Amino acid sequence: MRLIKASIFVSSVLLLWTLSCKNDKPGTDTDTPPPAAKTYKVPAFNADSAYLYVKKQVDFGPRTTNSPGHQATKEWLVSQLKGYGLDVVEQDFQATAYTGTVLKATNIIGRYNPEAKRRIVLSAHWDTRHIADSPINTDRVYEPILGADDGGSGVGILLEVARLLQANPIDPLNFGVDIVFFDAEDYGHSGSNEYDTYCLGSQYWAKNPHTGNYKPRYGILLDMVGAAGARFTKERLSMTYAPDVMNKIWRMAQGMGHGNLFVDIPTPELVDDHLFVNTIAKIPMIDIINRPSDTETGFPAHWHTHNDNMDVIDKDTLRAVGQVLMAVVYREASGSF
Ligand code: AHN
Ligand code: ZN
Repeated sequence: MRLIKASIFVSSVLLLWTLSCKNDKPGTDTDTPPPAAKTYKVPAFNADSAYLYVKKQVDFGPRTTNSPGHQATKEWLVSQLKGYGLDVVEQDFQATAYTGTVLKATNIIGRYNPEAKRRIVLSAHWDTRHIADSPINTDRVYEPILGADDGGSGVGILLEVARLLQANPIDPLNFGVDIVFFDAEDYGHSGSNEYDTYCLGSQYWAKNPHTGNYKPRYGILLDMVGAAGARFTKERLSMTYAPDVMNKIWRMAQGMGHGNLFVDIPTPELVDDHLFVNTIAKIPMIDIINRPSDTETGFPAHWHTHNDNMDVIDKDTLRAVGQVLMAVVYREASGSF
């Protein structure tokens, strides 16, 4: 009798074990142990440092794929990431733009704790638009823009995250982070239905991940995250592919006092790098993107104009977004997110 009871007990424990291990959602890891019981303090994000990283990019001039400013920025980004001790992959690829121009492009990947199985991806595009074709501004349409916000802001925040990861180490077996700077996001054909003319770097990376058997838990894309009075809405594609991630991050941001920026307002789906990461790589990725209520385009007034320069960059916005990312990373490392 005792033996029967014991074997029923053992088999029900085994059954529960099997059930709890069953996790076959695409893009999530299935065999990673929970992180070691270690609690990390969330380091303070330094917005002055992030601001200087945005300014440094803008000082290179427009970073349009194939331009001299693009080449100089690439070398600087690679050396910054290496300087913070990350394992850097330069993923070169060629793609033909809608204009027929062959783009010589590079996705830049910085891996923190590359051996950790449990990881997330943080990304932004590092190239800037080749033209200033906003429908609400006709100033110097055929000149490339500086892209302080559109490109520069997300990269600046992620460089500061990289610096802080080095200064505040996470146990290499506990948790890893991949910082991915996509190229050739903004060389697309506006006013057409050719949406796949945008996001050429993320399309390439989604089809050719920088490492084999790549299964990060989720991803966060930053796009236009540096302007005063930004409004980060619940963009529909993000809510379709990664609703739990988006809801959790928005709730946390609101709890941190950033409910003015992170609002519970749904907005229509956008073609941005996360589309291809979600649909091709099957990694659930959300987009943190500025969607104001008071412009004709649905993007900030400086979007795709020559006003997208350092004047629109606001340290409070950089700090809020950067601090939210720091909280995500260090709470994940603590197993409490
Ligand atoms: C389009 O313009 C089609 N989508 C927005 C993606 C983007 C462009 N983000 C920054 N620049
Ligand atoms: Zn753009």
